[in-house]
Amino acid sequence: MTTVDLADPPVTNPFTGTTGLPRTSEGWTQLVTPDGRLHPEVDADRDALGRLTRDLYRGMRLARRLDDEAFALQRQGELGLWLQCRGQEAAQVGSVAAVRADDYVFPSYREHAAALWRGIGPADLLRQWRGVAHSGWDPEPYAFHIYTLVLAAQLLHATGYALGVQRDGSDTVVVTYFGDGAASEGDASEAMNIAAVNAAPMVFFCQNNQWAISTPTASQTRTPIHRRGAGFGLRSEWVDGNDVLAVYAVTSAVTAHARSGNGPAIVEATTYRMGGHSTSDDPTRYRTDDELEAWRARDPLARVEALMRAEGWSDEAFLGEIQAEADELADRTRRECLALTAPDLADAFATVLADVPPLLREERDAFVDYRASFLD
Ligand SMILES: Cc1ncc(C[n+]2csc(CCOP(=O)(O)OP(=O)(O)O)c2C)c(N)n1
Repeated sequence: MTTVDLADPPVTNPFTGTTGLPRTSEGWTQLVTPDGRLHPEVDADRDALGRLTRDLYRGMRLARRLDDEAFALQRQGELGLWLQCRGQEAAQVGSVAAVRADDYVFPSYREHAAALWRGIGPADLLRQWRGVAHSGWDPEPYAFHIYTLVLAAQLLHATGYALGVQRDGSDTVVVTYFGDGAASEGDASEAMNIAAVNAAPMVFFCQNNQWAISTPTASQTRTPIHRRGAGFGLRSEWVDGNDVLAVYAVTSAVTAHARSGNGPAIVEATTYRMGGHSTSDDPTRYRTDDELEAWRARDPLARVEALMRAEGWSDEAFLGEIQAEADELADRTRRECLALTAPDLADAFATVLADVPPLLREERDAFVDYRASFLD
């Protein structure tokens, strides 16, 4: 039986090398204010921090462009459905950039910015939503599992994977993304409990984007989601999810903590879903313009732009390069989407079993003949 020492060793702040992460009076970690000012405790090498900030900004900007293009493609009838990640780019890019490329990610269904950062391209991201495949990509080369639409199921998949990694003696950490709504699923509690009991090398990363379709977080839980960590025995962190540097710092710290055998962590990143739940949703039915405006003022990209301006980390040339790259990505997204065609239905017979048995072959031939009997 494994026993777990619940006395939390302190985490190390990657920007200062000191233990502990700065907390604001609200109790969360925020390193950059919404108007772009850096926390005085961040005394990292400014050049290195500037380079990191530019990289993270590029990841967020590209993700937003892909997201916008996919939204337009859905409105033009080229995708059946799309779930926008607009507003959540800092939570996703800050966290995925903070872990190693071989740390295994189990996403939900809205993690386009994290997926793009890992190198998953537009065709793979869109094929499922165009309705031409059940899922998008081969997880192995990206260490990034396919999207999971059954809420919170990926927390169990991730926990199982992490227990396997632990038994292999590997130092991989497993990160799983989920929403505030998914946090209410029994699967989420079961996963956190079994992960904590076994000191699984994991980070449970909750993007609390304030809404689960039309259900606000306040109707979902009486206590903040990160506080549940204490009940399960997880390292718990609360971060401003629209502050990419804070998300990066917190995720780096808890990942190092988990990698060193100290057990799993939960991070609650407070953010906002700027779009509808999906392209089938009309959010004006349940939320106010004032709320939207308040969050627009906390836009994660605008915050980094203000920071880079204030610190002298960006100039017209840099912003122009990113704009050109984003436009190219949008063109590629459109091109690759339009080129995605439905598979031949007869392929269903070819891709289930390695050796097609006689009965199945007969059924396939009958299906092909039946289909050929139609004029068109
Ligand atoms: C087990 C299960 N129950 C219900 C649903 C229907 N459903 C899809 S998304 C969603 C809301 C999820 O909200 P949240 O977890 O906060 O994530 P978000 O969509 O806001 O990113 C619901 C209820 C589902 N997909 N799976």
